[in-house]
Amino acid sequence: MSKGEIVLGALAPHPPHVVYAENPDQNEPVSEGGWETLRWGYHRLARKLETIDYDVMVVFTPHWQTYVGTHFLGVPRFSSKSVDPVFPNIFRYNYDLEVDVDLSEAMCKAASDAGLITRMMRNPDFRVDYGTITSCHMMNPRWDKPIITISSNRNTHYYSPEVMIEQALALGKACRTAIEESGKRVVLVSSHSLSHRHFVTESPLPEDMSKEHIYNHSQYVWDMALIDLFRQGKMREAIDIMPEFTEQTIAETEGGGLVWMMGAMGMPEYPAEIYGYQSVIGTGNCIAAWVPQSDKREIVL
Ligand code: 2X7
Ligand code: FE2
Repeated sequence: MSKGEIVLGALAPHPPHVVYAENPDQNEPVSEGGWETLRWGYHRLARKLETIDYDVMVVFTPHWQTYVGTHFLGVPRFSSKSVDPVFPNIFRYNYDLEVDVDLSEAMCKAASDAGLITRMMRNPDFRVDYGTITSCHMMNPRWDKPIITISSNRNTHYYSPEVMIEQALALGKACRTAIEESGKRVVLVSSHSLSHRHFVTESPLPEDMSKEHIYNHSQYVWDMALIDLFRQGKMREAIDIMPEFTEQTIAETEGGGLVWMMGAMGMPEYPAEIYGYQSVIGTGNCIAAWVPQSDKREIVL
């Protein structure tokens, strides 16, 4: 069996608004569009993924929060309706997805062997979080590959951002070991926004783009500083400023997704592909991808 590998890692924000704006059959509410900058970026990334041979998408999400250790999806199939708790008016999505339980178990064991507290999630009635569903839908609307979701342990809040970083890096390394031993080709997905200051009043028509804009200049400047490091391939520096970035922008990086992915990918020193940046209800959303194989890497934006 040949050695497994990570073929791409994506920062894939999950505002349910982008799914709403796409009007897929699975989502009940109907929209007139909106957030095209992000959606078109996702379309471009989805087209690239169609040219890449991979077996499974592994997603780390801040919207499955666990307080004792890290949990991994451990049931072969989930079929239900996901309703966004804050925006039920725009996201009521009927999903039917497959899980690669073998790789999920292998990652869970590798993380446990590395000293982390882990658990397989075996409840067949578990509701898969909308973050996972949004990122996966936008990256692979055909849903023709299995996925694995990894929960985000609340280290940042229980301990500190520094402890979170240490544990997320260890989790990433353990996942990489399991992936290499599995012989599989894997796409990693760090599902989250960057700055996360929400607006407080929703416009009567959520997709009214005349109301959507950056609400806070400092949050925007922080996002741009981080994205600049992505572009320059300075991921060690990006992780170093993560505690400050997270505190100043109350960012979804607090869950550990990006740090986990960088730990798994060995802290890339090459430029990320940037697919777009846009505000959604005031939050900063960047789609970016890290591609280890240099001949597959592009300058997108
Ligand atoms: O979970 C989210 C998010 N991260 C960003 C924007 C809007 C809603 O939900
Ligand atoms: Fe979120």
